[in-house]
Amino acid sequence: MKVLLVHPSPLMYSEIFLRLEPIGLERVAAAVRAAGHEVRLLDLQIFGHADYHRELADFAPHAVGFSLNYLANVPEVLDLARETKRRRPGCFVFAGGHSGSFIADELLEHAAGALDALVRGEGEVVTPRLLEAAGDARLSTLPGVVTPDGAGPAPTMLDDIDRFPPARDLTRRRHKYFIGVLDPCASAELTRGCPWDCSFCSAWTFYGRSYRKASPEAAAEDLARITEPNVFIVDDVAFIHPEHGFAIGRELEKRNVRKQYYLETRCDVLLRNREVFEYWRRLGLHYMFLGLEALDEDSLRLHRKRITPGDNFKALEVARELGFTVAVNIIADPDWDERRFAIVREWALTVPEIVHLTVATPYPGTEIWHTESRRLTTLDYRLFDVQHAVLPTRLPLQRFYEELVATQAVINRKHLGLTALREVAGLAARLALRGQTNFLRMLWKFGSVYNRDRQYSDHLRPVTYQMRPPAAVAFKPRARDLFIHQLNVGGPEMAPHTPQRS
Ligand code: B12
Ligand code: SF4
Repeated sequence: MKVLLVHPSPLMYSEIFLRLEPIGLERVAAAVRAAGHEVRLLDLQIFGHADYHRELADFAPHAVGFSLNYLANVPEVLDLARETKRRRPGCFVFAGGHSGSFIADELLEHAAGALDALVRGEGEVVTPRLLEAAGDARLSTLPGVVTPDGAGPAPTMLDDIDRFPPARDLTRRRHKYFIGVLDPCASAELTRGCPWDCSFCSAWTFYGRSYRKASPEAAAEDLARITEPNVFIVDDVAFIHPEHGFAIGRELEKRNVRKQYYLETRCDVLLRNREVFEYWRRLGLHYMFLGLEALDEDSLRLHRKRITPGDNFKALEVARELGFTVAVNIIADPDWDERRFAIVREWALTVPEIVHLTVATPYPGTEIWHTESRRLTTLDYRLFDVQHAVLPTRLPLQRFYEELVATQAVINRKHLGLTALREVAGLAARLALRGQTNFLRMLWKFGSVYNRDRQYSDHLRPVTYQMRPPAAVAFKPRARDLFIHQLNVGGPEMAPHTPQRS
């Protein structure tokens, strides 16, 4: 079968700071190819819809699969699925991915026949089986598969994440992938899942709070195969188990792999496992993202971060001592007034870290989707990108965006203002000479992307597909009821450093 796998367009955030390869889709592609199919991959973060239609005509795929990791991409994927059926009525059209897994029924309803199936959970095991069963009655009996005729049992977890290393050879124009100064940049996955259970996050509910590790050899082999000089590690929380990080590092040293790395981790993991981060600093780790989320104790408790502000700040000190460039995230609540924004602005200007602001957003699959008692002010999927307010704002909406953008701009000037630019000018010039202009372009784009009027007017667009809202009465679900994968519910043997579960 000829199979085309498609990643949708970038969201706001990715328009400036980064554009990264669709590693989940590359893994699904590897599994589908291993089953004997001819596979192509098209990334609409880089290519346009006209390129997609050209690919449909030239490649003439028998099946098209869309990646739906992000809720905000739902309308785009639904429209593309409809257009695909119009142009190639016999084509088998399906979708899968993180967000798609939590709202499979709803998507099939919107698609009204344009999607033949939705895949819930990990795609590697089931997608080859799905393609084999395309068009026959077995389809709706497969694990994780939902069709207009019914749904199969819970999805099957990949037994070993060493299997199906990403098919990076299928992504085209790879020089377009970058994150900040790491330009160009590839991605890699060393572990999968997260054993914590923050109330605003669906990373843990997707994987049933499990946590799996690649073998150090396979992880190092995969990193060694990467031709780019820079690597973004996609793990939710890097180096939860320090011995795993050390073992991968030793394998990299054996193979003489030298790259620059960017990873994301938790403050308490950095505090507890300082040595492994120090070791990776020597291997080329320069940049890290720490999910701080809040500056005060009450908000941290509300997010169930299971950490104190004191430990968060200690972790920042450790990161500074070790010489990392750190980006942190703070969640802005729609209820914030001018004073709360001012506190964050002041704090952000006193610390050397890059501070990002995201807007508190209940997503299907998170606990707050069920417990949030405030009613959603919009059911437009496109606004669920943590850059828009989807809950009532205390300030008038335009004022809220004014404060949000002003805060982001102040922070941004700190890093992309004239003084900062002078420091990176040499680097930008060297990259430009090598034809890598992603970083350079990013420096000029901020004003056009983060813009009060643009963000406000996004709320005024006509809505074709309305999201199914949560139940009118807020309730706290059992963790298990949120899980996509029902196996491997974590446990002390899988995550020895995990705090007690609630
Ligand atoms: C890496 C990552 C990113 C990368 C994305 C790289 C890329 N191009 O895809 C970057 C840093 C750019 C990013 C940005 C954002 N992210 Co992000 N990201 C992640 C993260 C940590 C891991 C994703 C990953 O690569 N996993 C590893 C691969 C192997 O898994 P996977 O992609 O899920 O793919 C598997 C399955 O989903 C499935 N699958 C995937 N695609 C398909 C397609 C088909 C056809 C099938 C059958 C199966 C299938 O099979 C794959 C293999 O098992 C997840 C959290 C998580 N653990 O999932 C958050 C997550 C997906 N991100 C999230 C968010 C909110 C964002 C931002 C909006 C944040 C922001 N500050 O603005 C932006 C938007 C980016 C955009 N689309 O433009 C949310 C999603 C919320 C939602 N429900 O929409 C998540 C869940 C994090 C969270 N805490 O809640 N992100
Ligand atoms: S630690 Fe990070 S990935 Fe894990 S549940 Fe919390 S926010 Fe999500």
